[in-house]
Amino acid sequence: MEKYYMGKALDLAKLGWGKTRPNPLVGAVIVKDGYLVAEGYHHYYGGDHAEVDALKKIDYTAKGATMYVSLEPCSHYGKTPPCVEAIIKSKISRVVIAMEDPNPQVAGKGIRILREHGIEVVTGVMEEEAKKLNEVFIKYITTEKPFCILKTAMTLDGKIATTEGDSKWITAEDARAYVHHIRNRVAGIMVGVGTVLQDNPQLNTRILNKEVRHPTRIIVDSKLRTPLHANVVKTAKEQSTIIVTTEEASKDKIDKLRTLGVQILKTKGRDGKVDLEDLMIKLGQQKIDSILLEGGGTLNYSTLEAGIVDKMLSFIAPKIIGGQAAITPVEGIGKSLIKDAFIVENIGIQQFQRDILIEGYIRRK
Ligand code: AOF
Ligand code: ZN
Repeated sequence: MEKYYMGKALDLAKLGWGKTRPNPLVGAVIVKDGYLVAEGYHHYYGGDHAEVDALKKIDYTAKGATMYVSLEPCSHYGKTPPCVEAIIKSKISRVVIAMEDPNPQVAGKGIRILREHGIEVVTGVMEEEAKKLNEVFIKYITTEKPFCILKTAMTLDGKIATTEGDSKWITAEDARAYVHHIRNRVAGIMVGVGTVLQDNPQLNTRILNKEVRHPTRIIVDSKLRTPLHANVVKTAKEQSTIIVTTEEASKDKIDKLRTLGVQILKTKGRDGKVDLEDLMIKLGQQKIDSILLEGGGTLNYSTLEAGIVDKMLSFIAPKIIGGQAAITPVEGIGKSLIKDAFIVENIGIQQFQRDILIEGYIRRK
């Protein structure tokens, strides 16, 4: 039964996808005398926490009830008063928690306060599922840097475009639709200027029948080569666009881009290139908690080398195009020895029509 109710809490949490950023996805249910009497979740950033959302539905009267909540209740005054106070006030006698809150302001304090008030606390129920659900939050709240997902789509022979540069499309509709759902959840989407010059992409979210949220576009462009007529510049007033550059950028071009609504961000220089680690700190300060990295090969290698990639989403389409000069998902200078390879672990595999998706996490050295 513990798992059944926690499963419900986790399902409720998912209703907040893309809307609670940079706060976590949290769900809660309250069970009294064997009946589920209230459900709640965190709907949007700044709104009621899941625990309070559930408690409000039963007027904070839950004497002797059990609350199942996917994250440890908070103990701090943030945008809202601490949830532990609401739980104590409503006379709940037992709280079942999936995972401890990684937020340093809470980190076990919520559990301790509940126990000090004689409330029985059980932790670790469906902990793995809860941690996966909040992988972005865990990274962001503990490091203040965004969780980065590197997405690639290649043919069976490992190419992301033909020798002529044609790439529309490698994967079929279902796989591409899945990527748009991810764009709808992340705070940012990042590409190198090479992709802007080659494909002139929109980098927006295109999904049907759902609330659409467009991620902030982040273009890594150390010499400021992005054309003023690029799609990402032309639409900068409707969907925010950040161009990341260095001191080498021309002042005149910076002014022109700014007038068109583009935010210019300069990082510390690194041999005339953008310093990606410094960039992550600066984007974190702008509350960007998650980034989808959508290529090309040069930037992909740099992001891996810089150690900023957390997760891989690698699509493989059952097509073969050949061509020695056709580019691959990860270019750059490359490793000399296999023992130095980037290792992807905790692999999962899914299929979308005929395309295969391999998901995994970059092993930290
Ligand atoms: C949420 N929703 O359902 C729970 C959270 O800025 P505040 O006041 O909304 O507080 C955010 C912190 O509260 C968050 O970092 C996490 O530690 C804790 N729990 N947050 O947004 C919730 N239960
Ligand atoms: Zn709370």
